[in-house]
Amino acid sequence: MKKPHPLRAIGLATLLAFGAAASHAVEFTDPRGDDKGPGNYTYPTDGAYKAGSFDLVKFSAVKSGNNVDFAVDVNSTLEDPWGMGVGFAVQMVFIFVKTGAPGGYTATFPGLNVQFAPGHEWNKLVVLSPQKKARVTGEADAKLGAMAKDVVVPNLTRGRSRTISGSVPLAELGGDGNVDGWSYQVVMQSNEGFPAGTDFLTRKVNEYEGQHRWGGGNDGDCDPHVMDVLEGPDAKQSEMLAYECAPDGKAKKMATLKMLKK
Ligand SMILES: [Ca+2]
Ligand SMILES: [Ca+2]
Repeated sequence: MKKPHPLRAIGLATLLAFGAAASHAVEFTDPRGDDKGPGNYTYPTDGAYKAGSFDLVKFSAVKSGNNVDFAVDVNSTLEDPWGMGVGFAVQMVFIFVKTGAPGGYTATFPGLNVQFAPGHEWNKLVVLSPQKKARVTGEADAKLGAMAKDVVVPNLTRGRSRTISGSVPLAELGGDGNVDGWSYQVVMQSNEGFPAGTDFLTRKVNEYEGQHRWGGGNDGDCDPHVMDVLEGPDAKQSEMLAYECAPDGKAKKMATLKMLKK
């Protein structure tokens, strides 16, 4: 076997040292046991929705070369009861990102029933779904209007152990790549293969839970269809997800999220 060329070995060491010095990464943790939306939501009754499997406990974004690797941990081992073929099936994670670029949205889209507070705009949405990328981008194009151009979907999203992860090109996120300087919010939803007409592959929350419906909310679309979000020092989940319904089932006060920054 040929010995490595000494210069090449030095080159690699230098590259590794440079890589470490230039690395950008950010990690957030979230409390366990708060996978109850505003506080009282209940899981669907079907056995596929295992206890803790929608409890967000950790989120990270790591710049890796020309990509950004996103990972979300839940409080239960992932399973694939619906044969999606990627190591998980029931979860769908929305990662709202504010890169260094100006502008953005406070609104979200049908099926979540949440908005963001003024000053907490997002400008990119990374979707981690067990559905094929073409299905997710097709649904976004059909249902999200102008926001669809800011939806970023990994070529492949995987579940392994307790971690759902996917990687996207930095160029699709834009911004400077300083992921540790960006703001984030993470919304835990459920992969609904047969969504309502306007909903973006999301599962509904009703007053009473059903085999494939969350309970503890409202049969209308005034309640946040959200199981867990990232909590921060100035961003309490129970306050962000507080909502009020009008008698006609429309939102009187819509749940209002904040972006978090390290
Ligand atoms: Ca949690
Ligand atoms: Ca509802």
